[in-house]
Amino acid sequence: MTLHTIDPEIAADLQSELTRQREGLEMIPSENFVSPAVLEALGSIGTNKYSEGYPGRRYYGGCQYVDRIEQTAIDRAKKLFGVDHANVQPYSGSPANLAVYYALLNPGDTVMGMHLYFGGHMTHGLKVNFSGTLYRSVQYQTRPDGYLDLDAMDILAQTEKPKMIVVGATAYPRQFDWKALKNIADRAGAFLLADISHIAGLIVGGEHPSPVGFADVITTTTHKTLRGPRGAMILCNGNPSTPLKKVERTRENFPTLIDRAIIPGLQGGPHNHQTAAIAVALKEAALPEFKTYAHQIVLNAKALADRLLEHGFDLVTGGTDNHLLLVDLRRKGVTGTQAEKALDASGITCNKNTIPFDPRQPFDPSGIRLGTPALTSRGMKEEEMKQIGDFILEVVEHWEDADRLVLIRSRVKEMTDCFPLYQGIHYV
Ligand code: DSN
Repeated sequence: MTLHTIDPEIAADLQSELTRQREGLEMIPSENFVSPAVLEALGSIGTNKYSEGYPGRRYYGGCQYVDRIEQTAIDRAKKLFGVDHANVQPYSGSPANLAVYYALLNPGDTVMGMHLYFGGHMTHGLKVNFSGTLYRSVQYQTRPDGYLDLDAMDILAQTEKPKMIVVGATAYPRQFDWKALKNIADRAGAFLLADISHIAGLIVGGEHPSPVGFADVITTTTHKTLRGPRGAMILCNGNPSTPLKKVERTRENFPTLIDRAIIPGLQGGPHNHQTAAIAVALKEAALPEFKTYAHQIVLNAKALADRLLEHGFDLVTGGTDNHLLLVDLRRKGVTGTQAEKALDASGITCNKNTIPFDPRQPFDPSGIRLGTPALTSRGMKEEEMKQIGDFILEVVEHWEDADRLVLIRSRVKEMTDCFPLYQGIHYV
């Protein structure tokens, strides 16, 4: 019995989504296309098994094979990132960050993170998120030019004395100076949490400096530049043994504290199909060709940035060093929402985004965020980026002309047809 026989409604929707992915230009910087091997592991019978606990220490029988799968994922993560300890069970990025807060802090402790509207993340202390309600959150911003303001961060840290500083971003087009950030944390007596969700693939590919050796704890999703399934990992150094006694909140005990925060602290059974797929993605990320891939992501982002600058677009920080661009649309006379909708109608998927000190509201901000990881996974290079920069200009200049957008969409399809996606997969 196949999906389309049992549930033609869902099969048809999946087929439509597959067509959308094939025929469009996927430019949301946090999205990617997993390999067929990752997809196969994710859709596997691993989903059937309960296995609360960790390899060799489970609350259920029959875990001998999922133990092997999880241990392989752990070993690969440790080797790839060069850390003592990896927890591969967080269901996704927000639960991973929640687990770190739970492990390292008490409710009411002060946490310092980058404001969402300046490129941070909800879990970095946004007032309506757990991180801004259960904890006393103080937020830092970028400078008006979009770069992190290390001096202001240092002053804020000295004034507020946070127990943890969170560094990481969803809309920051430049590299992080982990050494300088560690100095700021040390001077304040704070733990440093690096959330590398967006840039994990660039780090293992050698395109972005690693926070290992600087950050006390590192969280990352596995489905962005790392090109794995939806999921997350928590990485740290310290003593990975897990004594049964109560442990103090010292760096040496971070592995134990984090494992305990995940289970029994916050989660139940790990998603073994997800863990298997993470293991596969980590194997792929360790291959030499992944370095080529990561390098091409950055080359593509720079090529797109150059083309957009030639076309008179303003880019926050003036360009990019990583996989994404933050476009300030104010001089082009469209809002982020208008641009997102017009680009969508043209087969180009991106998301509206605030820019630093945005004069508009977050639900209709002044910018859009564009990324190259998914396009690079399809094999696109600088030439295509130039063409896409031309498409974006045309869309933004004719955003109210529905017929023009349909024409652009057909040209987008001509381009994507040259970069086949998931050949052989179909749901109807
Ligand atoms: N939703 C992710 C992103 O788009 O960056 C962050 O969690």
